Amino acid sequence: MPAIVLVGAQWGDEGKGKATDLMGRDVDYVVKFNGGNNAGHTVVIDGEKYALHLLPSGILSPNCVPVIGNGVVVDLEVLFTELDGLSARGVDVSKLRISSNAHVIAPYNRTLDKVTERFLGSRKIGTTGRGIGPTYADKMNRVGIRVQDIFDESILRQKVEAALAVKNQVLAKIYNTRAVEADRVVAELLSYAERLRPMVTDTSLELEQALDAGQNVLLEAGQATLLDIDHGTYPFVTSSSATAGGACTGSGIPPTRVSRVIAILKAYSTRVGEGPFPTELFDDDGETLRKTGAEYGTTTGRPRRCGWVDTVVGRYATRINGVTDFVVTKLDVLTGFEQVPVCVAYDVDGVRHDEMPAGQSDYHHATPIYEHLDGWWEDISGCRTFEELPEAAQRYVLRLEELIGARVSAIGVGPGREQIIQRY
Ligand code: 2SA
Ligand code: GDP
Ligand code: MG
Repeated sequence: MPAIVLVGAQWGDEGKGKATDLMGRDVDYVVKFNGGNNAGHTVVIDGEKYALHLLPSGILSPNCVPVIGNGVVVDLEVLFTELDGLSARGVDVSKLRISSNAHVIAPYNRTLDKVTERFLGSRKIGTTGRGIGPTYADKMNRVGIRVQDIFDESILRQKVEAALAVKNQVLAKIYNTRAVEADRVVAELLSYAERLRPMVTDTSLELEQALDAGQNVLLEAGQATLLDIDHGTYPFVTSSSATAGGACTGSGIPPTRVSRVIAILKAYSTRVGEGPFPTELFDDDGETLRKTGAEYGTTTGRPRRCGWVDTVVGRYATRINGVTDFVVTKLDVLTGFEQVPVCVAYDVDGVRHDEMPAGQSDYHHATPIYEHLDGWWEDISGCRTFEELPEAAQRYVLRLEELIGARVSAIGVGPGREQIIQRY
């Protein structure tokens, strides 16, 4: 049976958590393949709100096995706090599997993330401060700590010492802070070993066996296409592969197993953190989107920057991820606008760009070229079929389909699990 990939089409917070939760009912495994507890997925079930950071959203589906893949970076303290929080609310978390190859966010990397941002000053990235970037940097520098290292004290000590050899020099000489003691780090990480051990396995092998046995696997991205380390608005990106290609490297499932790529596209745009955002609004409309859409970071509580939908970004997401179909979310938030502008292309210094400019500098001064579609006033949160939507809302979705070049298989009309229109 096939594997399905689910990615964010824009800058994150498109509603991937809700979409994954919905699909979780029909799949056997949900795999988180990138990022860590920088993610924030809000899922609302029967009016109850669950905010997930490190755990895959599929953990809320009772019949689904949640998996933390090798591409994830794991903060062990957060892992157990999140698991305990869900257990206390009656969620069965006993099926969680964690890849032995996933990397661990060591305490010094949380510190480094925050210190680096402080020193970057006005050039900061606006990270979540969870240690994500420095942990992936350690992985690439080959001085990372993997989950499997926690079970061998001698190996763990060697690796922590290797990681700190350079870091302590940097901390002392550049940041003028005290050296990190390897002993303390090792002791902290070892304290999680016993509880961690039963969850840790070769998840790539288990997923391969599940696929061979005809089971369905959903690969769930954190962050989104324009935050991808390779394909995003570098350096204003996260440090992992958040696009469909990352689903394979981050889970150990080969590309030939993937039969469908679903991208989640918010009916407008948001971004949290620094970086270019051509359709960003600085007026009352932006404020209305933020208020109506409750656009505040699920992890940090930061207000999200808001703007109109950008179909150049949508087209780019279709191409980079090989999107088979989109889920358009939060269409209900657009109710009540006289007209809804849709960005169809950019103007860069008098030149029209129908695709993302190849140079980052161009992107920083791209201005949107808008097409203005009629708005609608009716409350659409109770609609459950496409035909029930006001005509203007239907036209909005159909125009998006044309511009982004892939079909829209479902439409979100509210945060609740049931507030969805399935078209295909
Ligand atoms: P990091 O911490 O190194 O990954 O930050 C690098 C950039 O990636 C952005 N980023 C995100 N953008 C949107 N949503 C994210 N998750 C949370 C949410 C964010 C929050 O669901 O709301 O609560 O603030 C997320 N995670 C990382 C980040 O803003 C930087 O631009
Ligand atoms: P993720 O990071 O992509 O999982 O998205 P977040 O959970 O950070 O942000 C999406 C927010 O929108 C959450 O608060 C969801 O409950 C909410 N949401 C998801 N789909 C819809 C929708 O169709 N309509 C409305 N109004 N809210 C939605
Ligand atoms: Mg989020």
